[in-house]
Formats: sequence, structure tokens, C-alpha cells
Amino acid sequence: MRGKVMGFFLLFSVLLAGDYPLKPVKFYRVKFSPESLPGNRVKTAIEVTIPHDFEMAERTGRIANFEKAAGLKKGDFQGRRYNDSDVFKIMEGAAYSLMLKRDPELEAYMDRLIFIVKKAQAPDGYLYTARQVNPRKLSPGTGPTRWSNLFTSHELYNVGHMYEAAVAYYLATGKDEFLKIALKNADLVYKVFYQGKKCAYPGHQEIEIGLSKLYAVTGKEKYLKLANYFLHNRGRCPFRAMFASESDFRVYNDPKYMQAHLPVEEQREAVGHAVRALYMYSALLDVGTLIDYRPYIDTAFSVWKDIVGRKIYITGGVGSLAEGEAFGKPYELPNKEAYCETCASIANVFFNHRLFLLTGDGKYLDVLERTLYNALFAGISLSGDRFFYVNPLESDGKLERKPWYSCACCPTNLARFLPTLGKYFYALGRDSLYITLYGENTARVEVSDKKIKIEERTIYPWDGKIDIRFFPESPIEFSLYLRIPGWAMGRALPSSLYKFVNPPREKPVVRLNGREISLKVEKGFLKIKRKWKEGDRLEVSLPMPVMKVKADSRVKDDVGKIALQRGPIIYCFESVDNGKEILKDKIPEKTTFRAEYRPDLLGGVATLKGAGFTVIPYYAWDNRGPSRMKVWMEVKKGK
Ligand code: FUB
Ligand code: ZN
Repeated sequence: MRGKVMGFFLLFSVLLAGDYPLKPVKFYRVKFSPESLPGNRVKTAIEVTIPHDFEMAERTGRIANFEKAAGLKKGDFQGRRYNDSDVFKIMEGAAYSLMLKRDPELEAYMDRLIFIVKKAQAPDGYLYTARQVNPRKLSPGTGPTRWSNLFTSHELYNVGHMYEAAVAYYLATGKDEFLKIALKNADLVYKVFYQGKKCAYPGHQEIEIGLSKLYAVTGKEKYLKLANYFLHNRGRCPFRAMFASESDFRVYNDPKYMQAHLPVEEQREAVGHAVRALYMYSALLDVGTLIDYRPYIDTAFSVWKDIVGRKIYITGGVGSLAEGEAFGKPYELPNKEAYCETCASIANVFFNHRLFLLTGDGKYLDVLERTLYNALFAGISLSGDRFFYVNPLESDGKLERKPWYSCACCPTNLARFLPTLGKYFYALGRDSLYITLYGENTARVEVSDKKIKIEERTIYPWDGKIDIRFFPESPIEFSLYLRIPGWAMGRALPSSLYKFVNPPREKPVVRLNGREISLKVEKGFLKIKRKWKEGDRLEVSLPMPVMKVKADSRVKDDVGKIALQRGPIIYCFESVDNGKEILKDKIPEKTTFRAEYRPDLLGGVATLKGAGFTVIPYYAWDNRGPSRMKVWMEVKKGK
């Protein structure tokens, strides 16, 4: 990291000091071992996913759209009206990648893209190539004039992603060209909507998060005010104002789809399009903490309870319905038809991470970890260049990951999410350090202005033994909060939606410098307050039996079935291991499964064996050619 950039980081953290009580560690301070599961995901994202996504963006005309809007190329707008957002998301991922690894070629490519984006931007700051390339030949869903069809135009969504990318690149390089483009656009949006008192809000939430980041990096309150204005307007401004045409309004008059059925403070249930919803719930927490507005936070708590109690899959996937890419009714969790968009998993991680940073409660990390290791990691192939848009829990063998989609939101969301994995592994409070997820890494953090190196050795999630050593620059007193996952204490989720039939018989064991310490777990953490000195060692042992999971009987699709979980990993039965009749197969109720670590298989995984079946981690399915698959297995009476 270059010296001059450190000042920017300082500014970033100081401005946020009044909001979330806990701060995530900077992701680039966590160096995963490349063989570890998270390390492998980060490495693959940088080496494969980001270059692959850029190439696909080139091939599909997404980058050419900017060149055409800039007058550098001739031709029509190509693709969908939200394609600009894909380019911005890959750029955001590339910026994070530069924070992890110097790459002058990538930086030069980014600078070239930024040059094109700048040229494409209208003199007043407007940027939306779906209109700019040829205003007389608009991409479907685009309104006839600026912001006239917010219901579906994605005009504000696209630039929200630009704000996030621009902030990331500024923090990565200290160069402010991209940030200036973003600010010029945000200033225009502020003038038109906030100062112009335009009663409207984005059809797809996202800009609210981007604006909070612009506020954090500039300290300019106008961006925070604008984010809050959009949140405030939702459910208050007439829904009709979101449509350019009366006929469209009559056909699509469903404000629940975009969480506009009630003012956000009154919303209590998770409804509508899942990605929109979860971006909005995340924004409610960002803005709610920054402006200290409790009703936003209360909404976030309520919808979380609704999701975790009634609307989440055992894989941590959310948004069960294909129709409207939406949350279903309570307990409506079909397996084969499960939608579980990869973007919804990413958004669910964003949401739960924020809830943890606000409360310090490990129950949110239990949800985050479940989603991350299962529904989210399933979204990308082990090779890093094939993607699932939907992540069902059962398949007839026809579904396979693809290199790209005409709606490429998921591949590009993964490109910006995966490089930042490190930030979910540690958090910092006032004189406190939280170890939040496990995976082999070396981290460099600062607690109370003292530098500490942490070395974590483990093959988690394949084994529950974790060896952590601390190397503070000099002895320092602070509280260490060590996460004891809910599953290790016999709780599948912080709700009664899923239960372990056979929870672990043993309790987690924690040793400090060889001596066992008593396991007093509060809010999912074991607190150890002491003066930490060089070489201090924690040995953590989390029990990892193979657990059978049962769903609440109101989940019709799971009645008479079990799922298998070991550690945070949910397993599945694939036909490639078990034959083509797997979807019809049942297992005897008393079947026991044993785990076997297979370093040679699927990048290194623990498989399960029982009743003649081989079971693999759900996230790793469809990596050996087309295969039938199911997570929930029918049970028959007897041994
Ligand atoms: O509309 C933009 C993105 O495409 C959404 O976030 C996804 O759900 C998909 O509809
Ligand atoms: Zn998506």
C-alpha cells in the first residue's frame, strides 16, 4: 500500500467513527493461506474471475456502450439498461484486487476505463449509456426522459454501483479521477431529487449504500441526506410517479415488489425482490446508524427475524421465488424451484455483517457464515469462471453454471465481493478484537494503536481445530472476543426453523497457553480480557460431528427428510457419486455418516459416507459435469 494513501484510509475510518460501534478489519490486512477455502476463493477471484468478467464485459458490448456514449465508437446501445452496473461492479472488484496485489497492467486498464467513463459522462454529470448512446433508440425499460421511469430504468441503481467502485479505486490508489466523476453525478442527483424536491426513489435500491460511502469518504452531509431522502420517500411518494406510462403502471402496480408498499419505518416483513430488499435493509442500517434514527434499525431487526425465522433455506439462500425474484410467503421454501439468486446471498452477507457490527451479536455471524459457505460459494465454480444465477437445493441434472448471463448481475457481484472476504474474519471495537470467522490466515491488526500480528493455523471448515497465536508489538491489554459458532453449541440457526436431530455431544474447548478456560459464551462469543503478549496461544476445538437437520414441519418440501451438516458446511447428494436414481433414493432413519478429508477432491473437501452414499459439500456440486443433486434426503424407517 502506498504511503500517501494511508491518509485517505485514516479519513475514512475517522468519519465513520460515530456509526457502527465495531469496524471490520481492512480486508487486505488478512492474508489467507491460498490452500484454505477462503484463500482459494480470494485467489481465484483475483486471478480468474475479475479478468474473465472484464473479458465478458468487452465481448458483450458493455464497455463499448461507454465508448459509444463517449463518441469513441459508433453503433447502438447493446444489451440491457442495467449493463453499466456490471462494468462498475467489476471495476470495484479490480480496485479491491489492487489493494491485495500490485498489478500495474490492471491499474492501467482501469485508468483507461475511467477515461472512457469520464468522456461518456454528460457535462452536467448525468451518466446512463442506455439513454446517452442514442436517445432516439432507447433500451427497453428506459423512460423517454431522464428518471421518468424509475420503476424499471435502473438509472439510479447503475450509478450507485459507480459510487462504490469510485470510492474503492480512490482508496486503492489515491487517484481521484473516478471519484470526481462519481461526485459530479451524485451532485446532479442531489440537485434534481433533494433540492428539486422530486418525490421519487430508486426502483432498485443500491444508490443509498453508494451515497453512504461517498459521505464516508468526503464527509459531505449532502450525500447522506440524499440517501436518507430516498429511504424516506419509499412508501410515501405516489407509486404512480415511478412510471412513465399509465398502461405500465396498471400492469405492474405492485409496490411490494420494490418494498414501496409502506414507509420503511413501518415495514416488518421481508417482501418482494430479495436483492432490492436486502440492499435496502443494509442501507437502513448504514443511514440509520449514521443519522442515529432508531426506526430504520427497528425495521432491520424485524425483517431479519422474519427472514431467519421463516424465509431462509438451510443453505443460507434467500428469495425462494422465481416470480419477481422474491421472498416467498412464510415457510414457502421449495427445493427444486428454489431461486436463491447468488446476488441475494451476497446481499444477505452484507446485511448480517452490518447487524453484527452494530450489535456485536454472533447470531448474525451464524447466518452470515451459513450463507457464505453454502448458498454464496455455490454461486461460482471452483475454477472461478462459471456461475450460477439461481441456487436450488435439488436439480434434475439440467442446471449447470454458465460463463455469463445476459443479466450478469451475479458474476459481477462475485467479482467485487470475493476479494474482500478478509473483512468478515475480524472486527475491532474500542480496546477489543473480535475473531468472527475461521480460516487459515495471518492478519495484521491494530488494537488501541498497537500493532498485533495474528497467525491462525487450521484446515477449518474441514476440521474444528484452530490454533491462533498472537504477536503484539509490546504487551497490551484488550478484550478478545472469540466466536463460538451457534452450530457448535447445537443451534442450527438463531430461530426454530431448522433443528439438529443429533446436536454435538461435546462442547467446544478453548485452551489459553495450554490451560483450558471455562466456556462462558455470551452473544456467541467467549470473552478473554488480559494483557496479551508475544507468543500467546489459543487452541480452539469445535466439535464437528455429522449432524442431521430437520426443518419446521410447516416447510412442506422438507417433511420426512433430513439434510446433513458438518461444521458450517451443508452437504448434498450428487448423481456423479451416487448414481442417476439419486433423486428417488431414501436412506434408513438410523444411518450414520462419517467424515473423510479428501485433499484430492474438489479442491480439498471433507466428504461424508453412510449407507453406501457419498456426500459432498453443497457449494462444490456441479464441478464434475452435469449431475442430479439434492440436499434434502427422504428418510425411511429402520436401520
Ligand atoms: O435488476 C438488476 C439485477 O438483476 C438484480 O439485482 C437482480 O436480482 C437481477 O434482477
Ligand atoms: Zn444476481
